[in-house]
This record gives sequence, structure tokens and C-alpha cells, in this order.
Amino acid sequence: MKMSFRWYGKGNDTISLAQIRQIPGVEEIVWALHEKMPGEVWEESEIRAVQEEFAPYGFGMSVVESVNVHDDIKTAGPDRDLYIGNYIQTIRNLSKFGVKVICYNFMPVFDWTRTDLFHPLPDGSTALFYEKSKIREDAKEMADYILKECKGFTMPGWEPERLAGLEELFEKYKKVDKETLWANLKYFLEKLMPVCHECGIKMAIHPDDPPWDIFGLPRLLINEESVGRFLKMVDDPYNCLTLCSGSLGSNPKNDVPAIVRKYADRIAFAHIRNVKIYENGDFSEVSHRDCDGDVGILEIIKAYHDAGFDGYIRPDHGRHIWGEKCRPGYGLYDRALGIMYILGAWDMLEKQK
Ligand SMILES: [Mn+2]
Repeated sequence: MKMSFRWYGKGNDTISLAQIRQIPGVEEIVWALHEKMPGEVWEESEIRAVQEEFAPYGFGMSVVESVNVHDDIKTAGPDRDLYIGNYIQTIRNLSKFGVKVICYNFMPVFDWTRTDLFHPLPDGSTALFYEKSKIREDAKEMADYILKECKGFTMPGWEPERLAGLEELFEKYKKVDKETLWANLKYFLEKLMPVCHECGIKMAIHPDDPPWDIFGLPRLLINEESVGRFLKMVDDPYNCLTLCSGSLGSNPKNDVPAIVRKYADRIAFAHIRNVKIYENGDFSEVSHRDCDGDVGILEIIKAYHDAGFDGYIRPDHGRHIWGEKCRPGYGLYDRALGIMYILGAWDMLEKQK
């Protein structure tokens, strides 16, 4: 297992690389060129600049999260092949700098969704929260809220430029039902796989967050069955998962430790996050400590350990604690605590081997 930490880049993150270096065990920075729009080629010179930035700290750059997929690829729009060509060029360029895993998602219109980004917890901290009754029919209202709360930060999947044309986007997805979306995902991956083999880069899809349909938009990767379908659909060792325990775990029917055990050999990247689920289906993000939530963090860590997992791992989101002003879910303190919890459990399992 290689521990990593997601960082949004200088001027786009409240945290510094010098701070991250002081968290025990972090070997890799999970990064992206956040100013890039979906569909654009990532140029070698731009990637080299990131490499040069990380080098003095000794951090690797093996995992990119995310290279976003253009809507024409998801909807089989007129320029789909052009954008797949650009994606392939980006893969080739990234491979020259030691990138091994590309995390991406195939969610229509919206990436993750929450109704409250700074929901108070009983201990006085705040965290991301999802209130079912607050998900209204009006997606525009939802988008306006999230963009307002995230002012000053770029939020992947919530690019203001893209969401400015929200109505058109919804229009594009009108003809895309669930089966069509599956077919478009298959088409995309089958074009990519030969290049992935050649470049030694694994494509690692992130499951849908939350794992159910919202605003009438279909969601594909929501449970064990659909994860199995995905891996079989393109049965290739380079077609992998970013197994996000918090995304799948916000549906109490999903047994995340069992999913990890079943598909461990196809998990390239692990997101570890704990979620507390309420009886009415609302959920709150909470600390990584097992007993603070419902996803079974210790069982998940044990499942990875038992499988001899040698992929990349990161604490997913954290709470906002000790008055830290930060990007929602991506503060320094609680994610650092999460790392120490994961490593504590892992080290103990190693010792008992
Ligand atoms: Mn995640």
C-alpha cells in the first residue's frame, strides 16, 4: 500500500507541500491540472512543471485525480472520437512522467453532490452532509448553492464555465438512458485499453456519489452488482476501480468490506472515508474512526491488508476542525488524522502477520 494525499496545487489549495511532508507515511501527491477543461490535452511542459514542483519534497506523482471526461464522450456526441483522441494523447504524455493511475468518473452533468458543505457536527466541527429532502427537482438551484459555497476554489466536476450551460447539458443527456451510458463507457474504455497497456497506466473509475439516480440522471456504479458488471464489460487488468468507501458506503445496503474483498485485484486506488447514515437516508461525513460511522473502516482496511493490496490509498474527505478555513472536505488536519488512523491499523496488521 502506498499512502497518498490529494493536493489542488499552489494558489488553489490552502495547504502547502511542506505541511504535507510532515504527515507520516505520505509518499505520493494525488494531483491534477485543475485549470484544464474536460477534453483538453495535458501538455508535457505543464506536466513537467508539476514534477519539478514535487521533486524537492520527494513526492511521487503516480496518481492523477482526475482527467475529466468530456460530455461528448459520455453522450456519444458529434466530437466523441476527437475527445477520445485527446484523452489518449494525455495518457501518453502522463506516462512519460511516471503516472500509473488515472482516476476519473462517468457521472452525467454533476460529479459528487451534497446539500450542505459545512454541516455542524455535535463536536463543533463541520462536514459535508446530504439531506435527501433538500435534493429538489431544481438542479440549477443546487448548482448555484454549491458554486456559491466553493467561491475562490475550483471544484472538480463543478466548473462554473461548464455549469453556465446547465440547461443545454441536461438537454444533451435527455437521450442518454442508463443502458446508453453503459454503452458509451464501454466504447470509451475499449479505445483506451491498448494505449493503457502500452503506457502502463491503469484507468480507475470512481463510483457514483451518491450511489443512486439524482435529478433524473442515470448513475452506473452504485453497488456490488454494477461494479461486477463494469469489470466484466471490459475485462482487462488495466480497467480498474477507484474504490471509494464513502461513496458506495452511503447506501447502507452496500457491504463495502465485501466489495473490497471480491474485487481487490482490480482496485488501483483506494479512497478511505467514513459516513454516518441516518434512518431517513440522510448521511453525514464523519471522522475516519470506525465507530463514528457506518461503513466499517477497520474491516475495509483489513480487507485490503488480507488481499496484499499494493495500490495507492488516500484519506478521502475530512471534517473541518480546529477552525481551519479550507476547501470543503479537503482540510489538512482531519485528513492527517485519518492517515494516522489508517496507518495505525495497517501497521498493527503488519506486526501480527
Ligand atoms: Mn472518493
